[in-house]
Amino acid sequence: MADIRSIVILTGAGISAESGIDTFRDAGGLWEKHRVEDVATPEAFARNPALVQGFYDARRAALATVEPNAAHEALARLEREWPHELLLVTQNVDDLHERAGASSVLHMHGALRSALCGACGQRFPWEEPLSDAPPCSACGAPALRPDVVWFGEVPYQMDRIFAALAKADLFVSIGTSGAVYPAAGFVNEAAAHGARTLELNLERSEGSHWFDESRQGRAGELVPAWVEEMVG
Ligand code: BJW
Repeated sequence: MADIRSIVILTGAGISAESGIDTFRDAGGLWEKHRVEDVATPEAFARNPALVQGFYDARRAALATVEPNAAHEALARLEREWPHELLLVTQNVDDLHERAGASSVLHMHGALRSALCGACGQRFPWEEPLSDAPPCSACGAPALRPDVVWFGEVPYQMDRIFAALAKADLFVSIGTSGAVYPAAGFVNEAAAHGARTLELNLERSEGSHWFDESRQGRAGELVPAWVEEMVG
């Protein structure tokens, strides 16, 4: 541990699974109930905004029924106690890292509790449904959409993420299938710059073979144990 200073952590849907939020690609996951092409592309939104708004309105409302779990809490502890640099990047659009006490979370795929104006580009904290097309408070256009990153769109803050990966001593991927780029490529990016790489996931993922070490199990058990190794 003595040689590790800068850590980049990437989380995916698996870290929120034990809180009761569906993952995407597991059996019974979101993509079994909804076709990706119908709800998670700009084309789908242009074709059927009501369907897409309804999908995200329901997921936003469901956030009120879930709580952070031991894995979110352990990462918040690590953020508080790690004496060097740490960047927590999540692909998740839920707010469970923040509610567990993490103070700085980079939401590369956006956030359910945020709206984006398709007319002027302004982003707002947002709690209510968007289905009834409320006006943007900046420009007045009834063009608010979920502030999430769909397929074909560019994830947020990529420059900051790649800069952190380039100087990371340790890259840790938690609860993600490694099926979606650019996040799936972070392990290679970090390794190419000399970082050690660790995966914590329920099962071996599509990218497991890229990691120096892959541990299998529930995030609620693996993550607190790993955090204890780091700061205990
Ligand atoms: C547990 C557990 C427990 C369960 N404990 N673990 C061909 C080749 C390469 C790339 C492309 C290609 N064609 C198109 C592309 C690009 C495309 C892409 O990757 N497509 C793939 C399908 C191939 N990517 C994009 O379009 C992205 N943009 C882009 O590339 O822009 C260009 C650019 C990039 C960089 C710089 C400049 C330009 C955008 C991708 C947007 C993804 N959006 C979504 C929806 C967000 C909103 C929403 O939530 O609805 O993001 S899709 C969905 O997948 C969501 C997730 O964040 C993302 C990843 O899913 P995740 O988190 O990995 O979930 P699962 O379900 O897949 O996995 C869960 C894992 O947890 C499993 O492994 C379980 O085992 C595990 N697990 N319980 C621990 N208790």
